[in-house]
Amino acid sequence: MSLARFLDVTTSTAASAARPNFGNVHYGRRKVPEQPLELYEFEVCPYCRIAREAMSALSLDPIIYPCPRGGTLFREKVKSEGGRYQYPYLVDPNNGVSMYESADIVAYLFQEYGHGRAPWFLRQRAFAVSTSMLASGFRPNRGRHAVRSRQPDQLLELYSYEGSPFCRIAREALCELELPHQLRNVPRRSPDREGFVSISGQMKVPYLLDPNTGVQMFESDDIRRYLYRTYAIEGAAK
Ligand SMILES: N[C@@H](CCC(=O)N[C@@H](CS)C(=O)NCC(=O)O)C(=O)O
Repeated sequence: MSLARFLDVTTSTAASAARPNFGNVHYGRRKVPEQPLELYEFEVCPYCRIAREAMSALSLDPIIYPCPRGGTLFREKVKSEGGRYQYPYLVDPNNGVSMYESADIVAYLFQEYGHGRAPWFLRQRAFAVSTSMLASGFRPNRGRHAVRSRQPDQLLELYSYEGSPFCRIAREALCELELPHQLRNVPRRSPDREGFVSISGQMKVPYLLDPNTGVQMFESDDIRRYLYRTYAIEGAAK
């Protein structure tokens, strides 16, 4: 294992430990949105993590529009639709609803798609924000800044769940490259795991599908290298 990989895995594992198991276990979903939810966010933002944890716990599959700092593709849409640059920003086309504020997003998702009340680790605001900030602190520069990229014609798909340190590494690359993707959340006990295994052959995440190239792959480091090789305009694979 290279030193870079060792540091990636240890810091990403430390980040996961700051929010142990939160969003890793399915928490009960009442219904599946007919049209996918849309989440504008960036990986290192602690408030965005809280919104993603809620999606993960509910096994919801939002389309993620990455909005890293310096990004030119989706940040502007949030400003023009919502009035300000602030992330996370949720759009639910099923109900014509859009909103800022991670606490409001969590409450809305559990009300609309769960069984009403969000779990304590998302409801206790001071705890959620401080531990999510701690998690971000372990990888302060990943999933934060945009890298110029070529945009794919079709949405990529990433099978993931929030607290996996390996999934984080794959999500950071998607974020930095501003690659919109459908995030398919398959936490433990998710009713969607069986369908996932029938596609991938084994229960292991992250798993990337790129319909633009036909690539399907496991392994966070390979995924990150693939994404940079295929879509980055400047710089070598990070
Ligand atoms: N109270 C908000 C705070 C959100 C927030 O401060 N987001 C920061 C990123 S962590 C932001 O959007 N900053 C503006 C920017 O990145 O341009 C929430 O919980 O959603």
